[in-house]
Amino acid sequence: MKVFNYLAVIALLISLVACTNKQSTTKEDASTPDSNINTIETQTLLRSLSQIPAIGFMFGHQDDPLYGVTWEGDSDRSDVKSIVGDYPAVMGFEIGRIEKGGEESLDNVNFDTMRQEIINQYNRGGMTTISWHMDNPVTGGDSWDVATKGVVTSVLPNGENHEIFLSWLQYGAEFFNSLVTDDGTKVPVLFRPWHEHTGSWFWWGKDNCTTEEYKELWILTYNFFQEQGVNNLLYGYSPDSQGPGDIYMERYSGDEYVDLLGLDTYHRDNEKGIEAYQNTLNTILSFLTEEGKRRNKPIALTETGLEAIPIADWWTEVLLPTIEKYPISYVLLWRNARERPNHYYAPYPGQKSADDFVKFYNNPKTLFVKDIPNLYK
Ligand code: BMA
Repeated sequence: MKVFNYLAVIALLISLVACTNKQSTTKEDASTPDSNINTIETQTLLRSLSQIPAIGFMFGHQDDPLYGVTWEGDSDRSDVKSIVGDYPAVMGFEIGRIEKGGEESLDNVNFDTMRQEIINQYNRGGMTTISWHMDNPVTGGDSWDVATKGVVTSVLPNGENHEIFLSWLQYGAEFFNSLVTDDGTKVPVLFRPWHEHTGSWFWWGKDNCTTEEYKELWILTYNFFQEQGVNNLLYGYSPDSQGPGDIYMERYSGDEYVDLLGLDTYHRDNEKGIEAYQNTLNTILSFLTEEGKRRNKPIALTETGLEAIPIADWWTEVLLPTIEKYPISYVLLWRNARERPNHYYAPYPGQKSADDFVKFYNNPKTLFVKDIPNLYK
Protein backbone atom coordinates (compact mmCIF):
# COMPACT_ATOMS: atom_id res chain seq x y z
CA MET A 1 0.00 0.00 0.00
CA LYS A 2 2.73 2.34 1.00
CA VAL A 3 4.61 1.55 -2.21
CA PHE A 4 1.47 2.13 -4.19
CA ASN A 5 0.91 5.56 -2.57
CA TYR A 6 4.49 6.50 -3.14
CA LEU A 7 4.20 5.58 -6.82
CA ALA A 8 0.94 7.47 -7.11
CA VAL A 9 2.53 10.62 -5.71
CA ILE A 10 5.45 10.32 -8.11
CA ALA A 11 3.06 9.81 -11.01
CA LEU A 12 1.09 12.89 -9.97
CA LEU A 13 4.24 14.98 -9.66
CA ILE A 14 5.42 13.88 -13.09
CA SER A 15 2.09 14.73 -14.66
CA LEU A 16 2.08 18.15 -12.94
CA VAL A 17 5.56 18.93 -14.19
CA ALA A 18 4.63 17.78 -17.68
CA CYS A 19 1.49 19.88 -17.53
CA THR A 20 3.39 22.99 -16.36
CA ASN A 21 5.94 22.59 -19.12
CA LYS A 22 3.25 22.27 -21.71
CA GLN A 23 1.35 25.28 -20.43
CA SER A 24 4.41 27.47 -20.32
CA THR A 25 5.07 26.94 -24.00
CA THR A 26 1.61 27.71 -25.31
CA LYS A 27 1.01 30.96 -27.19
CA GLU A 28 -1.30 32.31 -24.49
CA ASP A 29 1.47 31.99 -21.98
CA ALA A 30 4.24 33.26 -24.23
CA SER A 31 4.73 36.53 -22.36
CA THR A 32 4.55 35.17 -18.82
CA PRO A 33 7.38 36.79 -16.86
CA ASP A 34 9.96 34.47 -15.36
CA SER A 35 9.36 31.79 -17.97
CA ASN A 36 12.71 30.25 -18.82
CA ILE A 37 11.32 28.18 -21.67
CA ASN A 38 11.28 29.53 -25.20
CA THR A 39 8.03 29.69 -27.13
CA ILE A 40 7.23 26.78 -29.43
CA GLU A 41 7.89 28.98 -32.50
CA THR A 42 11.35 29.88 -31.17
CA GLN A 43 12.22 26.26 -30.48
CA THR A 44 10.99 25.32 -33.93
CA LEU A 45 13.06 28.05 -35.56
CA LEU A 46 16.16 26.60 -33.93
CA ARG A 47 15.34 23.19 -35.39
CA SER A 48 14.71 24.75 -38.79
CA LEU A 49 18.08 26.50 -38.72
CA SER A 50 19.72 23.11 -38.35
CA GLN A 51 17.68 21.61 -41.18
CA ILE A 52 18.11 24.39 -43.75
CA PRO A 53 21.64 23.36 -44.88
CA ALA A 54 20.17 20.16 -46.33
CA ILE A 55 18.62 22.32 -49.08
CA GLY A 56 20.92 25.36 -49.22
CA PHE A 57 21.50 28.54 -47.25
CA MET A 58 19.23 31.50 -46.60
CA PHE A 59 20.15 34.91 -48.00
CA GLY A 60 19.96 37.78 -45.54
CA HIS A 61 20.25 41.56 -45.73
CA GLN A 62 20.50 44.18 -42.98
CA ASP A 63 17.69 46.80 -42.79
CA ASP A 64 16.40 45.47 -46.11
CA PRO A 65 12.81 46.85 -46.16
CA LEU A 66 13.57 50.10 -44.30
CA TYR A 67 15.69 51.96 -46.83
CA GLY A 68 18.14 51.48 -49.67
CA VAL A 69 20.38 53.39 -52.01
CA THR A 70 18.55 56.71 -52.67
CA TRP A 71 15.25 55.81 -50.99
CA GLU A 72 13.74 55.48 -47.55
CA GLY A 73 10.49 54.25 -46.07
CA ASP A 74 8.68 53.32 -49.32
CA SER A 75 6.15 50.65 -48.60
CA ASP A 76 6.85 47.16 -49.89
CA ARG A 77 10.26 48.14 -51.23
CA SER A 78 13.68 46.54 -50.91
CA ASP A 79 16.79 46.89 -53.10
CA VAL A 80 17.03 43.08 -53.19
CA LYS A 81 13.39 42.65 -54.18
CA SER A 82 13.73 45.34 -56.86
CA ILE A 83 16.27 43.10 -58.58
CA VAL A 84 15.03 39.55 -58.03
CA GLY A 85 11.36 40.01 -57.13
CA ASP A 86 11.70 38.31 -53.75
CA TYR A 87 12.60 39.40 -50.24
CA PRO A 88 15.62 38.02 -48.38
CA ALA A 89 14.78 35.00 -46.21
CA VAL A 90 16.64 36.66 -43.34
CA MET A 91 16.48 40.31 -42.37
CA GLY A 92 18.84 41.93 -39.90
CA PHE A 93 17.84 44.89 -37.73
CA GLU A 94 19.89 47.03 -35.37
CA ILE A 95 18.54 48.32 -32.05
CA GLY A 96 21.51 50.47 -30.98
CA ARG A 97 20.33 53.45 -28.90
CA ILE A 98 17.14 51.75 -27.75
CA GLU A 99 18.92 51.79 -24.39
CA LYS A 100 18.39 55.55 -24.21
CA GLY A 101 14.63 55.17 -24.41
CA GLY A 102 14.32 57.29 -27.56
CA GLU A 103 12.23 56.70 -30.65
CA GLU A 104 15.05 56.14 -33.14
CA SER A 105 18.06 53.87 -33.49
CA LEU A 106 21.62 55.05 -34.07
CA ASP A 107 20.88 54.65 -37.78
CA ASN A 108 17.81 56.90 -37.44
CA VAL A 109 15.27 54.13 -37.79
CA ASN A 110 12.06 54.55 -35.84
CA PHE A 111 11.60 51.61 -33.47
CA ASP A 112 7.87 51.32 -34.17
CA THR A 113 8.62 51.02 -37.89
CA MET A 114 11.31 48.45 -37.14
CA ARG A 115 8.89 46.42 -34.99
CA GLN A 116 6.34 46.42 -37.81
CA GLU A 117 8.92 45.26 -40.35
CA ILE A 118 10.00 42.42 -38.03
CA ILE A 119 6.38 41.32 -37.76
CA ASN A 120 5.96 41.65 -41.55
CA GLN A 121 9.01 39.46 -42.08
CA TYR A 122 7.60 36.82 -39.73
CA ASN A 123 4.25 36.97 -41.53
CA ARG A 124 5.91 36.33 -44.89
CA GLY A 125 7.68 33.32 -43.34
CA GLY A 126 11.16 34.82 -43.03
CA MET A 127 13.54 35.19 -40.13
CA THR A 128 14.83 38.20 -38.22
CA THR A 129 18.20 38.66 -36.56
CA ILE A 130 19.04 41.59 -34.29
CA SER A 131 22.33 43.26 -33.39
CA TRP A 132 22.86 45.90 -30.70
CA HIS A 133 25.56 48.56 -30.97
CA MET A 134 24.85 49.75 -27.45
CA ASP A 135 26.27 53.13 -26.44
CA ASN A 136 29.08 53.26 -23.92
CA PRO A 137 27.39 53.29 -20.50
CA VAL A 138 30.33 55.06 -18.85
CA THR A 139 31.12 57.87 -21.27
CA GLY A 140 27.75 58.18 -23.01
CA GLY A 141 29.66 57.89 -26.31
CA ASP A 142 28.84 55.29 -28.93
CA SER A 143 29.83 51.61 -28.93
CA TRP A 144 33.10 52.43 -30.74
CA ASP A 145 34.16 54.72 -27.89
CA VAL A 146 36.95 52.61 -26.40
CA ALA A 147 39.23 55.32 -24.99
CA THR A 148 38.03 54.67 -21.43
CA LYS A 149 38.91 51.20 -20.16
CA GLY A 150 36.95 49.22 -17.58
CA VAL A 151 33.49 49.76 -19.03
CA VAL A 152 32.52 46.09 -18.79
CA THR A 153 33.86 45.89 -15.23
CA SER A 154 31.63 48.81 -14.28
CA VAL A 155 28.40 47.25 -15.63
CA LEU A 156 28.84 43.85 -13.97
CA PRO A 157 27.30 43.17 -10.53
CA ASN A 158 29.05 45.36 -7.93
CA GLY A 159 30.23 47.73 -10.67
CA GLU A 160 29.17 51.36 -10.32
CA ASN A 161 27.13 51.34 -13.53
CA HIS A 162 25.39 48.02 -12.97
CA GLU A 163 21.97 49.47 -12.24
CA ILE A 164 22.10 51.87 -15.18
CA PHE A 165 23.16 49.01 -17.40
CA LEU A 166 20.20 46.88 -16.28
CA SER A 167 17.87 49.76 -17.02
CA TRP A 168 19.40 49.92 -20.52
CA LEU A 169 18.93 46.18 -21.00
CA GLN A 170 15.35 46.63 -19.85
CA TYR A 171 14.58 48.73 -22.93
CA GLY A 172 15.85 45.87 -25.08
CA ALA A 173 13.74 43.35 -23.16
CA GLU A 174 10.64 45.48 -23.66
CA PHE A 175 11.30 45.69 -27.37
CA PHE A 176 11.75 41.92 -27.74
CA ASN A 177 8.61 41.32 -25.70
CA SER A 178 6.67 43.73 -27.88
CA LEU A 179 7.29 41.79 -31.11
CA VAL A 180 3.82 40.28 -31.24
CA THR A 181 1.68 39.54 -34.28
CA ASP A 182 -2.02 40.40 -34.54
CA ASP A 183 -2.94 36.88 -33.46
CA GLY A 184 -0.78 37.17 -30.33
CA THR A 185 2.27 35.15 -31.43
CA LYS A 186 5.60 36.44 -30.22
CA VAL A 187 8.04 36.70 -33.12
CA PRO A 188 11.22 34.67 -32.64
CA VAL A 189 14.48 36.52 -33.17
CA LEU A 190 18.09 35.42 -33.47
CA PHE A 191 19.84 37.92 -31.19
CA ARG A 192 23.59 38.52 -31.62
CA PRO A 193 24.72 40.33 -28.50
CA TRP A 194 28.24 41.66 -27.92
CA HIS A 195 29.35 40.77 -31.41
CA GLU A 196 32.84 40.99 -32.98
CA HIS A 197 34.38 40.80 -29.53
CA THR A 198 37.56 39.12 -30.83
CA GLY A 199 38.45 42.59 -32.15
CA SER A 200 38.80 45.62 -29.87
CA TRP A 201 36.72 48.30 -31.60
CA PHE A 202 33.71 48.01 -29.27
CA TRP A 203 33.77 48.68 -25.52
CA TRP A 204 33.08 44.95 -24.95
CA GLY A 205 35.98 43.93 -27.27
CA LYS A 206 39.03 41.83 -26.54
CA ASP A 207 41.42 44.46 -25.18
CA ASN A 208 38.70 46.21 -23.23
CA CYS A 209 37.71 43.43 -20.84
CA THR A 210 38.99 40.09 -19.58
CA THR A 211 37.75 36.73 -20.83
CA GLU A 212 35.87 36.14 -17.59
CA GLU A 213 34.26 39.59 -17.72
CA TYR A 214 33.09 39.04 -21.27
CA LYS A 215 31.51 35.71 -20.35
CA GLU A 216 29.85 37.31 -17.32
CA LEU A 217 28.49 40.09 -19.52
CA TRP A 218 26.93 37.53 -21.84
CA ILE A 219 25.44 35.41 -19.07
CA LEU A 220 24.16 38.49 -17.23
CA THR A 221 22.37 39.60 -20.40
CA TYR A 222 20.95 36.14 -20.99
CA ASN A 223 19.71 35.75 -17.40
CA PHE A 224 18.28 39.26 -17.26
CA PHE A 225 16.24 38.67 -20.41
CA GLN A 226 14.98 35.37 -19.04
CA GLU A 227 13.86 37.15 -15.86
CA GLN A 228 12.05 39.69 -18.01
CA GLY A 229 10.04 36.95 -19.71
CA VAL A 230 11.88 37.27 -23.04
CA ASN A 231 11.19 33.81 -24.40
CA ASN A 232 11.47 34.50 -28.12
CA LEU A 233 15.25 34.76 -28.49
CA LEU A 234 17.89 32.47 -29.89
CA TYR A 235 21.43 33.60 -29.16
CA GLY A 236 24.00 33.90 -31.93
CA TYR A 237 27.71 34.07 -31.12
CA SER A 238 29.46 36.29 -33.71
CA PRO A 239 33.22 36.74 -33.36
CA ASP A 240 35.13 38.64 -36.05
CA SER A 241 37.71 37.23 -38.50
CA GLN A 242 40.46 36.46 -35.99
CA GLY A 243 41.02 32.86 -35.22
CA PRO A 244 39.83 30.21 -35.50
CA GLY A 245 40.23 27.60 -32.77
CA ASP A 246 41.29 28.94 -29.43
CA ILE A 247 40.62 32.56 -30.30
CA TYR A 248 37.13 31.79 -31.57
CA MET A 249 36.15 29.78 -28.48
CA GLU A 250 38.10 31.69 -25.86
CA ARG A 251 35.20 33.89 -24.77
CA TYR A 252 32.40 31.42 -25.46
CA SER A 253 30.18 31.40 -22.40
CA GLY A 254 28.90 27.83 -22.83
CA ASP A 255 26.56 25.68 -24.89
CA GLU A 256 23.60 26.50 -22.67
CA TYR A 257 23.86 30.22 -23.52
CA VAL A 258 24.46 29.99 -27.25
CA ASP A 259 22.22 28.62 -30.01
CA LEU A 260 24.19 29.39 -33.17
CA LEU A 261 27.88 29.76 -34.02
CA GLY A 262 28.46 32.71 -36.33
CA LEU A 263 31.19 34.64 -38.04
CA ASP A 264 31.39 38.32 -39.03
CA THR A 265 33.94 38.88 -41.75
CA TYR A 266 34.14 41.33 -44.65
CA HIS A 267 35.89 41.37 -47.99
CA ARG A 268 38.11 44.45 -47.96
CA ASP A 269 40.47 45.93 -50.57
CA ASN A 270 38.46 44.74 -53.59
CA GLU A 271 40.52 42.71 -56.10
CA LYS A 272 43.53 42.61 -53.84
CA GLY A 273 41.54 41.22 -50.95
CA ILE A 274 39.83 38.27 -52.66
CA GLU A 275 42.32 35.69 -51.50
CA ALA A 276 42.52 36.95 -47.93
CA TYR A 277 38.72 36.99 -47.70
CA GLN A 278 38.34 33.49 -49.10
CA ASN A 279 41.10 32.18 -46.86
CA THR A 280 39.42 33.58 -43.76
CA LEU A 281 36.08 32.11 -44.80
CA ASN A 282 37.62 28.72 -45.55
CA THR A 283 39.58 28.59 -42.32
CA ILE A 284 36.87 29.72 -39.94
CA LEU A 285 33.91 28.07 -41.68
CA SER A 286 35.79 24.73 -41.73
CA PHE A 287 36.33 25.13 -38.02
CA LEU A 288 32.68 26.07 -37.45
CA THR A 289 31.49 23.08 -39.49
CA GLU A 290 33.29 20.73 -37.09
CA GLU A 291 32.45 22.69 -33.96
CA GLY A 292 28.79 22.97 -34.98
CA LYS A 293 28.58 19.19 -35.48
CA ARG A 294 30.30 18.50 -32.18
CA ARG A 295 28.07 20.86 -30.22
CA ASN A 296 24.95 20.20 -32.27
CA LYS A 297 24.53 23.88 -33.21
CA PRO A 298 23.70 25.55 -36.53
CA ILE A 299 26.36 27.82 -38.02
CA ALA A 300 26.09 30.99 -40.13
CA LEU A 301 27.97 33.80 -41.80
CA THR A 302 26.30 36.40 -39.61
CA GLU A 303 27.75 39.51 -41.33
CA THR A 304 29.66 39.90 -44.55
CA GLY A 305 29.99 41.86 -47.76
CA LEU A 306 32.16 43.89 -50.08
CA GLU A 307 31.34 47.58 -49.72
CA ALA A 308 29.88 49.10 -52.93
CA ILE A 309 30.47 45.75 -54.74
CA PRO A 310 32.94 46.97 -57.39
CA ILE A 311 33.53 43.41 -58.67
CA ALA A 312 30.82 42.64 -61.26
CA ASP A 313 30.71 38.87 -60.66
CA TRP A 314 31.37 38.97 -56.92
CA TRP A 315 28.23 36.97 -56.08
CA THR A 316 28.89 33.93 -58.22
CA GLU A 317 32.70 34.04 -58.43
CA VAL A 318 33.75 35.12 -54.94
CA LEU A 319 30.98 34.61 -52.37
CA LEU A 320 29.01 31.60 -53.63
CA PRO A 321 31.86 29.20 -54.49
CA THR A 322 33.46 29.83 -51.11
CA ILE A 323 30.50 29.50 -48.80
CA GLU A 324 28.46 26.81 -50.59
CA LYS A 325 30.89 24.16 -49.37
CA TYR A 326 29.86 24.69 -45.76
CA PRO A 327 26.59 23.80 -43.97
CA ILE A 328 25.72 27.38 -43.07
CA SER A 329 22.08 28.21 -42.31
CA TYR A 330 22.35 31.73 -43.67
CA VAL A 331 24.57 34.54 -44.89
CA LEU A 332 23.75 38.15 -44.04
CA LEU A 333 24.95 41.10 -46.13
CA TRP A 334 25.27 44.44 -44.35
CA ARG A 335 23.03 47.43 -45.00
CA ASN A 336 22.45 49.65 -48.05
CA ALA A 337 22.81 53.00 -46.31
CA ARG A 338 20.76 55.89 -47.67
CA GLU A 339 22.87 58.46 -45.80
CA ARG A 340 26.43 57.29 -46.52
CA PRO A 341 27.38 57.25 -50.22
CA ASN A 342 28.93 53.92 -51.26
CA HIS A 343 28.10 52.25 -47.94
CA TYR A 344 26.04 49.43 -49.44
CA TYR A 345 26.50 45.66 -49.62
CA ALA A 346 23.57 44.41 -51.74
CA PRO A 347 23.04 45.61 -55.30
CA TYR A 348 20.21 47.89 -56.44
CA PRO A 349 18.82 48.16 -59.99
CA GLY A 350 21.58 49.33 -62.31
CA GLN A 351 24.40 48.56 -59.85
CA LYS A 352 27.46 46.92 -61.41
CA SER A 353 26.86 43.47 -59.87
CA ALA A 354 23.06 43.40 -60.33
CA ASP A 355 23.06 40.88 -63.22
CA ASP A 356 25.36 38.57 -61.36
CA PHE A 357 23.10 38.82 -58.33
CA VAL A 358 20.25 37.46 -60.48
CA LYS A 359 22.45 34.44 -61.30
CA PHE A 360 23.19 34.05 -57.61
CA TYR A 361 19.47 34.20 -56.88
CA ASN A 362 18.74 31.57 -59.55
CA ASN A 363 21.22 29.13 -58.05
CA PRO A 364 19.15 26.44 -56.29
CA LYS A 365 21.28 26.71 -53.17
CA THR A 366 20.49 30.34 -52.41
CA LEU A 367 17.22 30.61 -50.49
CA PHE A 368 15.09 33.73 -50.53
CA VAL A 369 11.82 34.08 -48.63
CA LYS A 370 9.67 32.26 -51.22
CA ASP A 371 12.14 29.35 -51.30
CA ILE A 372 12.11 28.38 -47.65
CA PRO A 373 9.93 25.87 -45.84
CA ASN A 374 7.93 27.16 -42.87
CA LEU A 375 10.54 27.90 -40.24
CA TYR A 376 8.08 27.98 -37.37
CA LYS A 377 5.99 24.83 -37.75
C1 BMA B 1 28.17 49.86 -39.18
C2 BMA B 1 27.89 50.97 -40.19
C3 BMA B 1 27.38 52.15 -39.40
C4 BMA B 1 26.14 51.73 -38.57
C5 BMA B 1 26.44 50.51 -37.73
C6 BMA B 1 25.23 49.98 -36.99
O1 BMA B 1 28.78 48.79 -39.78
O2 BMA B 1 26.94 50.54 -41.13
O3 BMA B 1 27.03 53.19 -40.28
O4 BMA B 1 25.75 52.79 -37.73
O5 BMA B 1 26.97 49.49 -38.56
O6 BMA B 1 24.19 49.63 -37.86
